[in-house]
Parts: sequence; C-alpha cells; structure tokens
Amino acid sequence: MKSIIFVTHNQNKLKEVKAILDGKYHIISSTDINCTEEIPETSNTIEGNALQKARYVKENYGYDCFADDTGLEVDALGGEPGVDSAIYAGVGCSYEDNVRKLLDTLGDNPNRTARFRTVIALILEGREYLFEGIVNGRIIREGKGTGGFGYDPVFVPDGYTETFSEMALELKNSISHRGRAVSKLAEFLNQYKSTESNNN
Ligand code: ITT
Repeated sequence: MKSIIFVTHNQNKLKEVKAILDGKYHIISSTDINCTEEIPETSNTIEGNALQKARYVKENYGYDCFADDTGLEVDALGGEPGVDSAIYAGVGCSYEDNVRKLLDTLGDNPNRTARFRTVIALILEGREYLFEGIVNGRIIREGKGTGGFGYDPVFVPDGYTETFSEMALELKNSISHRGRAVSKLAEFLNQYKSTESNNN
C-alpha cells in the first residue's frame, strides 16, 4: 500500500481522512514525521493556506504531502468567518467560543444559509494540485449533537434535518466538504502515473 503524508495538527481531520483513505493509502500524519510546530497560515484565502501548509512540510522536511484548509462561509455575514474560521472568536479560542460568537453575530437573522469549503493542496513530484469540496447548508439557532468538531453542532447540510454533530462519521464523510475534496484527491492519486515509473 502506498503511503502519503497528511499535514495537519487536527486529530478530528486526521480521523475523517483516515476513514476515507484507509485501505487504499497508509496515512502518515505530521506528528509521525516529527513536525509538531505551529505551521504559519497567513494567507487571506483558503487555497493559499492549504498551499502554505503543504509547501512548509515540503520545504522543511522534504516530503511530498497534502494539506487541507477549511472555512465556514455564512451568507448573511458576507462569507465570514471564512478563512478566519479557526480564530473567529480570537487567537487561542475554543470551538465553543467560535460557535457562540457565530450564533451571537447572526442573532435572529432569518437568513441562515452557509457552506463549508475545503481546499486540499497536494505536492507530488515537484507539482502542486488543488482539490475543492463544498457542502451547502444552514446554521441553526442552538448547537445539537456531540460528534464531529468545530462548527458541526450548528451546521445542518441541505437535504438533512440533523447537524453534522448528530451524524455518524461515515455519513458526514459521504456528503461533507472534506469528504468530497478527499474523494477527488483519491481519484487523482488512483489515476496518477508516477514520472519515476514512467521513466523506468
Ligand atoms: P490544521 O492543523 O489542519 O490547520 P485547523 O484546525 O487549524 O487544523 P483549519 O484551519 O482548516 O484547521 O480549519 C479552520 C476551522 O474551521 C477549524 O478550527 C474548525 O473550527 C472549522 N472546521 C474545519 N473543518 C470543519 C468541519 O469538518 N466541521 C466543522 N468545523 C470545521
């Protein structure tokens, strides 16, 4: 089985991605390569941050790898928190702080439509590739469920009545932003012909 490095310090993301790719790829985490430091995420776009994380590991550790950056884009807030989703309530804040700030900011606004958007940046044999996954839904008025992480307790995807936090991991993965982006990545990797093997 081929191995691939997933650049993330987020154990929830790691669990989700492993559930999709395990059996097809052996996932090595940033911790497994001793990359435990905070990786800068200073871009003002989701694409830019995903690339920044993957390039950081390539440049400092020498490995081909992929990284994901995700944002929650709320229509009534002009797309916020977006690229700032992790630090919406301030640097070092908790998931609960972010959810509370989101619900307070939205207040009674009846326009609750939102989407999660994930961009995966892959660096492979000297080239960079991007894969995007989006799921549309709405923000409910109070958190529900105990699974998942981040904004999952207040996000209900279109076509469902339960939040991501109330869903089994397999169901979230089958419809989520990250699940969709990872499926595109897997499809690409399955069809990828290594330049090394082409040259042999
Ligand atoms: P990395 O180490 O991979 O950078 P991170 O937690 O900093 O992990 P991101 O910057 O990609 O991840 O994510 C920004 C925030 O968006 C994250 O802190 C969560 O609050 C939220 N988020 C990301 N994916 C989510 C998901 O699937 N469900 C709910 N919230 C999510």
